[in-house]
Amino acid sequence: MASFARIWIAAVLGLSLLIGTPTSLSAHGEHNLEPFVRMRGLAFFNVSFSHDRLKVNETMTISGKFRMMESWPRILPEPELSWIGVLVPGPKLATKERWINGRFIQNAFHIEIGRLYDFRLVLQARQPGRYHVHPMINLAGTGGLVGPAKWIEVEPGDGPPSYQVTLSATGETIDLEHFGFGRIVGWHLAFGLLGVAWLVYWAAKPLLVRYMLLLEGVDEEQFSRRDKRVAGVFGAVLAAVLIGGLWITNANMPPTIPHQTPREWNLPDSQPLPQAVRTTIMEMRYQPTSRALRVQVEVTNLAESPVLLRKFTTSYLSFVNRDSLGAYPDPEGTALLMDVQPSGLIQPGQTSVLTLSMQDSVWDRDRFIAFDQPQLSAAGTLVFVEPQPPAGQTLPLIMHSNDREAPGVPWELVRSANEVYANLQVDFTP
Ligand SMILES: [Cu+2]
Repeated sequence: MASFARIWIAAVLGLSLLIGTPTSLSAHGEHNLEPFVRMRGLAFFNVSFSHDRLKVNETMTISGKFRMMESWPRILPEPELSWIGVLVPGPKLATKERWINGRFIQNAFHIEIGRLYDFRLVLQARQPGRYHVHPMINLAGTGGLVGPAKWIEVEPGDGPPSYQVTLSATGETIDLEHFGFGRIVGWHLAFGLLGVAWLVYWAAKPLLVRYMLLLEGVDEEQFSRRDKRVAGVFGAVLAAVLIGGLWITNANMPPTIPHQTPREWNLPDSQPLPQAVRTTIMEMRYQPTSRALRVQVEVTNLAESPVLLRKFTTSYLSFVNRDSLGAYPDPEGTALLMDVQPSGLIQPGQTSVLTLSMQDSVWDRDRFIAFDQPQLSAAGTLVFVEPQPPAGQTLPLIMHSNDREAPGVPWELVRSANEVYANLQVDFTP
């Protein structure tokens, strides 16, 4: 027994030592889903942020597009319902509005493979701090898939956080930040006290003796008439509190309705995905030593004008074609870059085989390509754009882009978005 206790104490101490060595973590759940789900799930386009700095109680907007990819892994249930929100550590921002394809939504919406969705979120800052904010689509049965993020700095405002709404039934204005707070505390206290009193009443009796008696078969006889009376009183008090509470609340409140749970099944269509280019994937190859992903794809321009490959995008990640920086520059120099061979435009009617080279530790660091998986695959979307923005057109401001991308090419200038997906070839020897 003594040696067992020693082993137990050693194990607990060892565990607590392990837990007690903190390492700094910057991630906050972006890569908790399996790599193949993140790469083959949703493609995000033109995610932009209205602010990168705002005060408490000020609002900001995140907008963009996402598409449920055809390469969705069929071993997973096909998502039907989804919900849009933001990924941020804790309730630092309050979501005031959600829009999908131009419709204001409050609850879950129907999502279909292959469709493109426009989204817009209006958020109100609540707590000062610096947060990495991602749009996030939760797919029923799978989990949350996150889009590109931006660091947002929330500064103290002129007052405490406040979220005012007017009740249509009475015209009264309430503040959701602390509406009903006193009542919540009161109810917790009331039930907590009742619970503690019940525990104290029984714990005050010799528990061990009663347990031993129970083992000996002395069961019902252990309850005295007093015990039964006390239990009856507790039951009566509980019923009175519940029924009385309901009655008082109903009498003092304006007409109430239950929480509404309608789902959006018939969203209006957004514009279709532009498809001026036809692509056929030939090979995807990864080299773990150099952390380089090489994509070989046959590309045919079906349009009447030349197109330029702008980027390869997957999950919250984008690799921008180095050759496109002349037409669409990246003044902040934050974008991940890829080399494309042969370089240049793809002329109308032309078919060529492009080789995209994307070398960065992010593949490994953010678990996009992980070798503990039974299926090694990669997927993404190629975005082809107009070779030049129209003369005189100014590109969106830098602060409107996300952290992973140069200023997004405006959607009107996107000519084609093509999904590419393949099982991964791996070169373990350099
Ligand atoms: Cu993040």
